[in-house]
Amino acid sequence: MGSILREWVGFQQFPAATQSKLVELFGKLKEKGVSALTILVMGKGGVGKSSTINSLIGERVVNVNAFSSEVSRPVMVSRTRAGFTLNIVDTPGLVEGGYVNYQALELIKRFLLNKTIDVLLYVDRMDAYRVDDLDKQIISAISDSFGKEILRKSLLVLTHAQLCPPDDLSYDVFPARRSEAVLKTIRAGSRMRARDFKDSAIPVGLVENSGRCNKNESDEKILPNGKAWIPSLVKEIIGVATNGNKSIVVDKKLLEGSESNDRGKVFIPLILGVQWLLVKWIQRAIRDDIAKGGKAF
Ligand SMILES: Nc1nc2c(ncn2[C@@H]2O[C@H](COP(=O)(O)OP(=O)(O)OP(=O)(O)O)[C@@H](O)[C@H]2O)c(=O)[nH]1
Ligand SMILES: *[C@@H]1O[C@H](CO)[C@@H](O)[C@H](O)[C@H]1NC(C)=O
Ligand SMILES: *[C@@H]1O[C@H](CO)[C@@H](O)[C@H](O)[C@H]1NC(C)=O
Ligand SMILES: *[C@@H]1O[C@H](CO)[C@@H](O)[C@H](O)[C@H]1NC(C)=O
Ligand SMILES: [Mg+2]
Repeated sequence: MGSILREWVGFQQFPAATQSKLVELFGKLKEKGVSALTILVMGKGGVGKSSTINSLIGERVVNVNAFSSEVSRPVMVSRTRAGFTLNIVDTPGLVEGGYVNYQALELIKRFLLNKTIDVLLYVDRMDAYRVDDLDKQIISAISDSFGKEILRKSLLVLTHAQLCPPDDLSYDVFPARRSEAVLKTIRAGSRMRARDFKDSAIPVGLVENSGRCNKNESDEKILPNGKAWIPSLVKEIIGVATNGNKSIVVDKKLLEGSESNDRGKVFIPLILGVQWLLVKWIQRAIRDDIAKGGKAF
């Protein structure tokens, strides 16, 4: 279903230094008996989800568009190299006309039926200076849809990381401040209790997808702090995949009983009951009215 299993050709496009780091990282995973990873990529529209996937695979596997949304349904891209398989699921943006697109979330969940999510990449832009209630609502929706445990399998990815920070902040502190703000929103939006959250730090990966990303002498794409971001991101992804928390299995049960639905269902008899009482009350009022009216005339 929308999945194409192929030899990972793009791997050879990476500079030698990146390749050797990735070989080492995947080698360690295989030693742990992990021969496949499934990564789900979600976030608002236009934040760079598809671009990040293309950067990670080293091929143009999904469409990217600057001015309109390209992906209207989830797509899974699979690449195999030396017995290791990487599955990445690209998804449409989770915000539509200023609201959380719950329908898109349902579509994503249905697409993932019988699959296991090892890592969620929650993508946002680094070069945005504000977070708002909508960001919080997106996290709540994800949390309700896949279960709050998905936050223990999440990595926050900030794109456009090769930015010029505002005048009063240096590059050393800007990413930290921006991450802190987004993480705070994630914490607020998650259905986790504060205590649960304390011992679960969501790691952050910085990304620069632009073709104009700076490179060092080894030809590796680097951020303004001199770090090669592709191997760093893969390392973070593997860290989350092997952090000891369970991967998210999308089975029929998860599909049918999202937490929000269950919570809603509890109130249905109550709402029906209140409606019934209201109708009775109005009927009685009308009867009384007619009776009184009759007397008046
Ligand atoms: N400079 C810069 N541009 C980026 C980066 N990531 C993405 N872009 C640009 O931002 C635009 C949107 O990127 P996409 O990858 O299509 O974003 P998306 O999240 O997949 O968008 P939807 O699929 O519509 O939700 C494109 O013009 C990309 O080239 C980045 O890290 N740096
Ligand atoms: C998912 O798995 C269940 C149980 O193993 C099976 O009955 C069902 O057909 C599967 N659905 C899809 C879409 O693969
Ligand atoms: C579960 O994941 C969190 C990150 O959200 C991590 O801090 C924690 O150590 C993990 N738990 C276990 C038991 O490894
Ligand atoms: C390029 O950057 C990476 C990551 O920081 C580093 O490991 C590598 O040695 C650098 N290469 C050169 C030639 O500076
Ligand atoms: Mg996209």
